[in-house]
Amino acid sequence: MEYQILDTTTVVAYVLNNAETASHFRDPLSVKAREIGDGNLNLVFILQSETFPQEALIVKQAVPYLRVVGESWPLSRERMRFEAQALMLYEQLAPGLAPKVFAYEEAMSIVVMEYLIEHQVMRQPLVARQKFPLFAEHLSTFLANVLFKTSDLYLTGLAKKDLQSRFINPHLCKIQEDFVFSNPYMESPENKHNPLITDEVSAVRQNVELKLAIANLKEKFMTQGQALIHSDLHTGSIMVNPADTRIIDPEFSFFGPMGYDIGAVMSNLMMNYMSHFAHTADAEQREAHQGYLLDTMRSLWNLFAFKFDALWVRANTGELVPELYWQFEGGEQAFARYRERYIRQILRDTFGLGACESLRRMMGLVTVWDVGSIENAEARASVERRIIRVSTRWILEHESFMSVEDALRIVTEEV
Ligand code: SR1
Ligand code: MG
Repeated sequence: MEYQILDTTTVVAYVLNNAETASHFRDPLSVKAREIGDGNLNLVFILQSETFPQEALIVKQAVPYLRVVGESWPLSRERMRFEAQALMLYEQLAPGLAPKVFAYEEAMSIVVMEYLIEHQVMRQPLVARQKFPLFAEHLSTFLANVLFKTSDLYLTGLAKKDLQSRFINPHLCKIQEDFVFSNPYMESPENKHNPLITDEVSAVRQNVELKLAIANLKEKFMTQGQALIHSDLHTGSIMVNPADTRIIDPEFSFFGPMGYDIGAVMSNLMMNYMSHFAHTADAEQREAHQGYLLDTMRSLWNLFAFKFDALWVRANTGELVPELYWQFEGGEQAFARYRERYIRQILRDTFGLGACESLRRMMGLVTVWDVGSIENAEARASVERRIIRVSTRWILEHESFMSVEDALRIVTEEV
């Protein structure tokens, strides 16, 4: 089918004309569509049967421009291929932790997938102080499996490079290179910030040590093809309920540094933590929620590190350090030391790279709803200043971190 941008009428016809997707609906005439895409890039439709409301699908379509800016900013539609490929791979490597893909059509830049009717995008309920007790368990399983099993620790060099060649995603990488690692820290027309924090923003843009460190982190992001990363794993890319967790929107995925994904989650939880100084006036309620967030960050890291290490011990089948390499007296201990060192570097990357995600949200093109929804500009500024301080310290200090506690302590020191 030749590419055309769908609307709420044509998307229904599209789905019902495809036998694979039409079979989801017992009463095709009752299917109605609504557009719910509030993201920065794509059209997202929910198609739902009015007769049997449990029967529903998501249709996601890439438009040939950056939606948040408009048609003046062209953008390759190839991103939907990366999204479809990544979602299908997730299902193999970490089953049940992403929506199922029912159809993908390259020419139309469309993915049809499972509608998670019982889930919410994580960002909003976190602002409402909801808790998700299984989130760290689920997400650590997802991250450990996807990152380990797409790396040189598990795959042969040939298999890894073959997979990597299917995820050369230059246009969406360029968005992150620009909007996470460069433009927010210099004069750029799309940058926005609260006028009440202009002094802080100027200080960031002139902080030599910070800019040197961000340049190093950008280089890591651009050159370290360590594993298949989601590359936009903020709390708007995670759907949750108390029993289940799903990772959505992997259109930015490519082979990059593992810490970028874990770091995006950590920094978004940190921004949520700080946002409650404005959202939650009652100190007891606020401290309880902030305590929950710190526990979640701690568990996420510790569970990830434990599961990643266990996977590695169980299946050291990759190109990097094969079993035979450790076949000498003391080799077992040397392998343990190597794993410890490798995982510690992921920890450091997590907070260094993650901090660029939170810092850019304070002074770049896009904010996060946790902070942007604080109506009072003074209260918002006070939250933003805290986020800038934590992010700055994570960036300047991450190479000395020995455990997750070093990162969490900075959060509690900068309140
Ligand atoms: C220009 S698009 C802005 C941001 O939206 C996406 O979610 C990515 O985070 C990107 O940086
Ligand atoms: Mg997205």
